[in-house]
Amino acid sequence: MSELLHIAEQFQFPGEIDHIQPYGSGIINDTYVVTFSNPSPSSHPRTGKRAILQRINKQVFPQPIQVMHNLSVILQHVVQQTSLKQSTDEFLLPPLYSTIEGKAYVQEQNGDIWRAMAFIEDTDSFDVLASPQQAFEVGVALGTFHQRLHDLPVDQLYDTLPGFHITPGYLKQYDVATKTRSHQVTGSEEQLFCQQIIESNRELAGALVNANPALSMRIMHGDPKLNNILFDTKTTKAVSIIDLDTVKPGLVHYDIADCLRSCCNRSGEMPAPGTKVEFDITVCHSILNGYSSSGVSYFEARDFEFLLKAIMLLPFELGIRFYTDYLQGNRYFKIDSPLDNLVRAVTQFELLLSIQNQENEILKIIRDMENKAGC
Ligand code: ADP
Ligand code: GN1
Ligand code: MG
Repeated sequence: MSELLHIAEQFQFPGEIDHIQPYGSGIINDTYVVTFSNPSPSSHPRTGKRAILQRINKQVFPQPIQVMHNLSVILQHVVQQTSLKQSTDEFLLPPLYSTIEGKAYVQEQNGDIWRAMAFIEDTDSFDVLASPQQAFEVGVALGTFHQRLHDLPVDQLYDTLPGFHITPGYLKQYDVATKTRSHQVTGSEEQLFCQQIIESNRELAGALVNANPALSMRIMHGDPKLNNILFDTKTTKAVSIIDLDTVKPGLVHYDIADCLRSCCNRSGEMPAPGTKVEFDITVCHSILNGYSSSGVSYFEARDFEFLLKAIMLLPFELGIRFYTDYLQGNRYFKIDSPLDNLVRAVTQFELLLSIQNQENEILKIIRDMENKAGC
């Protein structure tokens, strides 16, 4: 703890540090909450009482300083956009606290990068959707995020995670892992299930990579899963999207589909044994309605064309990533027990099957969205 305190003391906080505790259920960075005693009054009612202190996972993000560059550019742009448009919504991204030396991060001798940002108060985050009503709010939040960033030139951001969401690349890594694996291919029913799903859906891997010339590169969040969206505790409105490390040039399709794979799976990423994993079509409808209602202005007919495949692709991709990590000895995603990544992979593949079973219903929702957009 004294090491943590030493890091935290290097930031300019609006109060004395009272205590520091581990926080949240993210599976990439190390996250702590710093509580202040007697904080000075803040310019925003949601900030200034506590801070989130995070060590960026440098195994995942090889260039953490580029992550911090992107973060500063995005935050500045969104603040400008919000004030220029005199937006009346509550949407905000967590501002960074700078260090006493005026830098955006603290770098340790071993290269670890730490950052501190405002804790967004009076909000909750959820691993599983609490109610179908929340789904509309999720869509509004993602649409607002895209709309606020759509006019930021994509060349202003680094690609902080090369290969991220390039599904054929994950498939290649899986193929390498199965050649060099330490686990038996025929090891368990779950393993066989994963292998069978991967083999029978190989073609799906190219769905968005091959679509690239037809679709415009925009700024994507990269990781808009449910627990990266914060909801007001009282009004239940979505007020913020966090975890901005993966924001980079890409296709918004990845975001929409990733958000759907996370929220429409009402049993969560690690359901209890025996739980039936399903893609909740009502939730899907509400999220897409919320997204459309947020004022997103750039969706064109060809964007809609790729949406169904994207919705299938994201659980497939994440399933491959979890399964490969399991085969490689759990080096990427944090785990509590050795089978966690296998359970997570099975869950994503079951979700994919449920999506494929409801293909026509999902297509109807997309057509409906397209008609409303007047494409
Ligand atoms: P990871 O990349 O490991 O998922 P996140 O940046 O998503 O890390 O943070 C982990 C968790 O910490 C989030 O799911 C959320 O519950 C909480 N959290 C992160 N940033 C904030 C913030 N600014 N305000 C409130 N809670 C936050
Ligand atoms: C990771 O950082 P976190 O926990 O929000 C991962 C996402 C996965 C998600 C699955 C940088 O997200 O791609 O979809 O786990 N983030 C990174 O839970 O790999
Ligand atoms: Mg997160």
